[in-house]
Amino acid sequence: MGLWEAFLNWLRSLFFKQEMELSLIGLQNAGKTSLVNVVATGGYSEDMIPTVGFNMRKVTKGNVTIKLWDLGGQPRFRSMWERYCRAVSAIVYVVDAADQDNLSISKSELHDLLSKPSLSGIPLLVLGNKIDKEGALSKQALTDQMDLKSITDREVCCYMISCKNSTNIDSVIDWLIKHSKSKS
Ligand SMILES: Nc1nc2c(ncn2[C@@H]2O[C@H](COP(=O)(O)OP(=O)(O)O)[C@@H](O)[C@H]2O)c(=O)[nH]1
Ligand SMILES: [Mg+2]
Repeated sequence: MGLWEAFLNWLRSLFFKQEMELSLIGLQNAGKTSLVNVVATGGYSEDMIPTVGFNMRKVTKGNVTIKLWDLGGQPRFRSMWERYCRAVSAIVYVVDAADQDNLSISKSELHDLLSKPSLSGIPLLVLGNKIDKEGALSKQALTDQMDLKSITDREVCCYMISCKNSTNIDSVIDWLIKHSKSKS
């Protein structure tokens, strides 16, 4: 094992010792499942939350619970966002930075979600995924097109990542550790 991989594994092990509940959301195909896999690399358990028509999964490892679901095309279920996001330590929003066709939908879904009063103040981590792909947006372009500067009621952070190549996954895990309840 290389030094870098050993460092990442050490970060991962620190992360799963944190007391933490996260919401991991984004459009379908953005890379949410891939992100869980690259952060957890196995050893986690997964439950379906049995809610009619609403595909929510709960991933648990160590003291960390990740609630995972797809946004978009299901306005009927928007009332449930509040219920599932309330009281989480952080909201992690994944965007496919190489899929410019769906960017404006992704943007409006995000801003819709954040407009829920009970979610105000919850820190937001926006991840521009798939930067290994040709035509992926820069961080500046993603920030502009997602209108992240207009979000002023909470802490907002944005990283450009590749789940495929594990690019910047260390920064993601580090941010999450810093936003856990134990705040190490
Ligand atoms: N090139 C590339 N493809 C990715 C990356 N992350 C995810 N994918 C692919 O994008 C597709 C959707 O990923 P998935 O994790 O299932 O998205 P989800 O619907 O948000 O859970 C899959 O075919 C993944 O292999 C990445 O960083 N780079
Ligand atoms: Mg998925």
